Amino acid sequence: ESPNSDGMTPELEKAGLLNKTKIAEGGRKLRKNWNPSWVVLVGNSLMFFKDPKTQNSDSWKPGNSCPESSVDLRGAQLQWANELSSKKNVFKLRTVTGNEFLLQSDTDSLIREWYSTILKVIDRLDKE
Ligand code: I3S
Repeated sequence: ESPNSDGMTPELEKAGLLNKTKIAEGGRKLRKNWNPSWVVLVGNSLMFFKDPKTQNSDSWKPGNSCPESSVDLRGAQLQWANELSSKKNVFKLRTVTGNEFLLQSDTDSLIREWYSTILKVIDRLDKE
């Protein structure tokens, strides 16, 4: 029996390094501040951890530390948003609470995978 087969512990869907900036909080616009972030998609939540390269030890690993922030994907909206940045491969995630994040990677295949994986979770939650 796998540790996740009890139906209580959400499955890890995806994890990886993306560039992130928050651009709105509760509908209020924020100044951009791009930073690398270790992004983990588990169950209905997208969690952001500090870039592992900027800290020592394994403290960034899920389970070993709290995420810097966590996003509930229920009712969230996802869209490509290349017009919102001079960077390529940018999408915007908006939560029901009006928090908005831009996520970006220079690697085309990687950002497309993230986009479709997050969209799949949002669509699944919409149908519940
Ligand atoms: O959309 P903006 O305001 O042109 O975003 C850029 C700025 O946030 C800039 O910082 P300051 O103007 O606060 O120094 C950032 O360094 C840039 O990365 C932002 O633009 P991009 O196009 O990289 O999202």
